[in-house]
Amino acid sequence: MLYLRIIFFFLFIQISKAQKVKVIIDADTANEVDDLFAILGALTEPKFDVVGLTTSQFNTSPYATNNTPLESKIINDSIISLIGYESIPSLMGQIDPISNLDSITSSDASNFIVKKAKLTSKNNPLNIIVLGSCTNIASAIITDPSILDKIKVYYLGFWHNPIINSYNLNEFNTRNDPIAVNFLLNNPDLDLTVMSASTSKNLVFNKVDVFSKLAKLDNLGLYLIDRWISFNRWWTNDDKENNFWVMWDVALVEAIANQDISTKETFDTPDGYTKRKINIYTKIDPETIKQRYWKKIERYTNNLSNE
Ligand SMILES: [Ca+2]
Repeated sequence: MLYLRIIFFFLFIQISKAQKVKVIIDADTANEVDDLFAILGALTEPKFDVVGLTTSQFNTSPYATNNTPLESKIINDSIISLIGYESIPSLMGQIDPISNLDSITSSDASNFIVKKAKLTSKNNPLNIIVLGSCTNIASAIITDPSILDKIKVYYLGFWHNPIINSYNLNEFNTRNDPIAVNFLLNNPDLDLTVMSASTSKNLVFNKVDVFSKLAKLDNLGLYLIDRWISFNRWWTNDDKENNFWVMWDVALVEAIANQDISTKETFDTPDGYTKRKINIYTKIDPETIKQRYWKKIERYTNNLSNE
């Protein structure tokens, strides 16, 4: 009888996992503040099965050390530990951007993506959510192109005007590995969806509101508050008190989790690239995203206090 119960329990776990959206979050966490909030949103998202966290390089930042993926892994590990999800794998990506598509260096992150993609099926693909440079996902596909029919890639990157379908690739994540971005855009077999900077910039969190919500999260909340206060935004001199923060990466994670809070349209790739279609988010509903985000965090906090 006990054996039967154990079998049913594991069957239940497998079935409930199978219905969830499988995601790997590939982030340049140490480069910004929004990555931390996006990861928190993903880890607490009931619709997601977070398969792992990987880190991407951000070599063009004025703060970049000689090992930016390691910096990000240290923060990812802290979040995983503070939230109490230590079983989620955390891996480091490649230190340098791709310099030549014919000589790819694999990393723990790209090997992990390949391994997990191979374990998934077409019906329930692995979704790679790229919140930084595209180095790791491009390396994974080049290492093993057979994963292409088992993955979907979501990328937070470049500026886009949906009315005239014009692109501006002079954007931080894209600049950190232009060769990797070109490779993704040029690959007709890749299911690629982009949350453009033009769309995600509309999601702005307000310090007073955020800090009051985070106060309920104990050490995890304090960690995020400290990050918000201490981070020096090198790209702007406006808002020196950090009263507002654009949550680029949160917009993408929440749009994947909630299809009704965003508009996604299909566009041709930019001129000069392989002619094919990619999906781009053209609109989000920032207020609903914020409401649902904090409700989700609250549910996680309440579950903790009920344990
Ligand atoms: Ca990021």
